[in-house]
Amino acid sequence: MKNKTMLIGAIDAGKTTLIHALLGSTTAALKTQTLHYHQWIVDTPGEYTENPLYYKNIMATALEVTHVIYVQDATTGKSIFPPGFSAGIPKLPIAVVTKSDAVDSDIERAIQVLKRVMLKGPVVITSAYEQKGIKHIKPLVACNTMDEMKAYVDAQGNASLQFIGE
Ligand SMILES: Nc1nc2c(ncn2[C@@H]2O[C@H](COP(=O)(O)OP(=O)(O)OP(=O)(O)O)[C@@H](O)[C@H]2O)c(=O)[nH]1
Ligand SMILES: [Mg+2]
Repeated sequence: MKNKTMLIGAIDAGKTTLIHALLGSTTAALKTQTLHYHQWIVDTPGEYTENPLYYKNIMATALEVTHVIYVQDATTGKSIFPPGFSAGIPKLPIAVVTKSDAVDSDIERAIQVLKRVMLKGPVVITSAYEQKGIKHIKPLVACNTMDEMKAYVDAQGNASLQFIGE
């Protein structure tokens, strides 16, 4: 696949665990300290999103990818993204909710948080532990336009996949 994505989101949001699930790896996620380049995914440390001093690293890495995945943990209502963050990054956005399996998860709350970050685009509700929603991420990254991503979401008719901002 020529398209590539980077994942950004808070410390402990579940980015690395999600990437392991996407790549079929069973190793437990260690704290991410620096950028990690996988086949078609770049993993970032949560600090890059939490600390504005690192935004320049996010912007520089975004130049190398076609898509940016905004990750929100379903177990917290805390948003660490500045409002409208995706509008400042000229790459196709995908929003992902993680940890939907957790007893204290609130998926609606996570989607509301993501709507303030990404004004338009697909939202995938996932659980790396239960392999839920994971299979939709690669096809979305394979899309080359917002319209293609919307067509993919519409064709799935799946509860773990939504399109916001139409
Ligand atoms: N319940 C549940 N917990 C998860 C899931 N995915 C990750 N976690 C837990 O969330 C914690 C953080 O996971 P990581 O994947 O390391 O998070 P990260 O976003 O890569 O964190 P940084 O590397 O610090 O930015 C770990 O304790 C995981 O076990 C999931 O699908 N369900
Ligand atoms: Mg990590």
